[in-house]
Amino acid sequence: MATVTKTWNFASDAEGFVDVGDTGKIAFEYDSSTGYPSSGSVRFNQTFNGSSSERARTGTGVTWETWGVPAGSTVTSANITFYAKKNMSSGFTSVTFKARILNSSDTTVHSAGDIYSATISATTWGALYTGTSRNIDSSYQASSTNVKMEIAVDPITTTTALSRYLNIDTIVLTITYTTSSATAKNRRTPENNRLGSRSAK
Ligand SMILES: [Ca+2]
Repeated sequence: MATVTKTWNFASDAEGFVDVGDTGKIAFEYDSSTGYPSSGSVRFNQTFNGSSSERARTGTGVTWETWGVPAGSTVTSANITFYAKKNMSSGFTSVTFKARILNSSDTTVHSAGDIYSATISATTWGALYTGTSRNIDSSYQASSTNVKMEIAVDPITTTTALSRYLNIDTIVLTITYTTSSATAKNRRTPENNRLGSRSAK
């Protein structure tokens, strides 16, 4: 097994994440004014009372290979870490953040559940949030599979109007995969290495 990471740090733009436009009552935006550990982040911005949901996802034409997996490999699992904060606590009662990987038809490629699904309570940056490692379903394990990263608030609930932001930064997607050469390396125990060295003489 080997791993590769794909990082979105939002230094200058939303790096391909686009608002899916579920309700029109929450905007997905780039925010150059704040981030962690470096400036620039993305945010969900709710401007009305009540409860609503929104998703944003990366574009088409991306495969596991685009995210760094060697061609011909088999992707077995994925997990994420990220930083998050909401801009105020009072009147901003619940923000559940979710993350998942979709295929080209917007079907989740890990049927066991979202990679992340939990309430965000922090109003300052600093806590590193870690998701749940999910096995990739067998039909989506080929490195050439088209994939998208989707992030969502489901829901944001507010009790007062005006802007309520949930900022997200430094999403690190760790992808675990196997290749035929990696499998051979795993068989190379210390004893096998010594034998191999002798036979080379
Ligand atoms: Ca950043």
